[in-house]
Amino acid sequence: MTTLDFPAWLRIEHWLNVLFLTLLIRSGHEILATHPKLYWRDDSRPGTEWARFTRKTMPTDKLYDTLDEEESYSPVIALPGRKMLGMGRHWHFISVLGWIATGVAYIALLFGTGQWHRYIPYSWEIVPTAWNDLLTYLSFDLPPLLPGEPLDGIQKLTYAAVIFLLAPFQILTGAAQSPAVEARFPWYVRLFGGRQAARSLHFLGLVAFLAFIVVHVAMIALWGWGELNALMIFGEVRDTGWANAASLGILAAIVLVHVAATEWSLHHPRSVQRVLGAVLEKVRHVALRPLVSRQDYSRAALSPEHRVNGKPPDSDAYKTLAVHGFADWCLDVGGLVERPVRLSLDELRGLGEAQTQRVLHNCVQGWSSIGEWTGLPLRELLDHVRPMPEARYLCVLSLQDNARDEPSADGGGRFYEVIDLELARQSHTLLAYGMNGGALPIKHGAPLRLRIENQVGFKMVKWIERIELVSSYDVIGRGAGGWREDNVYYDKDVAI
Ligand SMILES: Nc1nc2c(c(=O)[nH]1)N[C@H]1C(S)=C(S)[C@@H](COP(=O)(O)O)O[C@H]1N2
Ligand SMILES: [Mo]
Repeated sequence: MTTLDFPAWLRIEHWLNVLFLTLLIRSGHEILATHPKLYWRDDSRPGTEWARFTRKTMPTDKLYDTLDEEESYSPVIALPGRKMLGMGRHWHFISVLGWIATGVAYIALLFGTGQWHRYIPYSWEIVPTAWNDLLTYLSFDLPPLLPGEPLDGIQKLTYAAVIFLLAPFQILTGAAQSPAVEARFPWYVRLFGGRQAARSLHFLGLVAFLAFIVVHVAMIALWGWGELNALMIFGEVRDTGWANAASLGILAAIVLVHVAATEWSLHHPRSVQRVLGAVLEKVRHVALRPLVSRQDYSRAALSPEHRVNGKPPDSDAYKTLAVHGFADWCLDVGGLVERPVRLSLDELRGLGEAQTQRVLHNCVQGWSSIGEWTGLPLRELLDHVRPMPEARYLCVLSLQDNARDEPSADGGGRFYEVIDLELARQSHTLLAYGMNGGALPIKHGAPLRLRIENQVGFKMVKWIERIELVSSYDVIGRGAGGWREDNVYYDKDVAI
């Protein structure tokens, strides 16, 4: 029988886990701050949240959008804090990679070395033992350890639950929030009761982790800090003074990583976006790009009120277009195409048969709604204008000037987003002119907006004016691939 001791790999894994879990918790708070409300139902209807972490109230007499609901959390609890969702997402996803790698190595080593018995019971006897242990704790006493093992019964079961249930649960509920996963496997999201239920459960998983951490630290204090800490440093009970110094040193290093990540993000977000983004982009491309939307929600599932992000253009030019029912609006398609065109709304409609899709919309902020969109598949427009061989991306430009709408961001200018041709040609990539059976409402992007059903919402430009085919996007805006990428440092190619 393997002795259940504290081999070096187990000790290293333990401290790596502390690093990644704390990074996940802080960056998770940043993501929560951007829409600090939790729902069970996928329409995220205002007022139906079961929990809220904001005191803000929204106006009832004028249009507000979900950007108005965003909170600014302190860097003490959020990474990096101060309304930097783009940075929070980068840190969350990079920590996910680190944490999963740590977890996979841990489980492989547990089973490879026979150490798995520290968590997997030898017999059902563990159940009454754990129950007795619990009663012992409740009477303010310490239960006996299992013979020859480092844990008592209830501890053994708790660790097993955290490692084999809670950790995978967080990974699975996290994946259920990826628009690409939801678009390709709608049944998977239903397993959790929907997109918002998955988000709420992911949050409850966080609460469970926090409770575990508090009890874990309390238990160490109760059972004898010095000895247990020495086991986690040297693998045996010796030099408790040195062990304490070493664990303090490790904790200080972890705090330093947090401080450095926070400072780097708050002061050099472009560099964080580039460095972490380079890694994340590759992983996303391999893991999520193949997931093409196959959604087909029922009419009954449509949200009574689809939420809104972004405020309609307030220029006189736009208002004049709107007053005349967009009769004078036209779409310019140019750049690297063999046949540049200028199309009225009617001409655009005439290019191909209307396609209708009922789909789940995922905002990067975390809310969702289900809508029905009608329009022209973008690939039909592409077939019409015939991209030149050197064309690789589409730049979709909006009529909206964001200097007014997102003054907290670094720059103004027109809203635009860049997508690549592969995404543009997918079956659910649509230039929508209709919604829920009627004309596209102004707040949702009239007269024309983009729908890309396996990406996060900010890619879906509303109030479109122009589409340009380009070979690269470095010279557009600040070169990051879109207005949000340029100005609030979001990741591009947002399949999660
Ligand atoms: N022009 C423009 N398009 C935009 C936005 C914006 O602010 N301006 N917001 C984006 C974001 S973040 C989301 S979630 C969706 C929201 O679409 P909806 O308002 O129709 O729900 O629009 C996207 N398109
Ligand atoms: Mo969004």
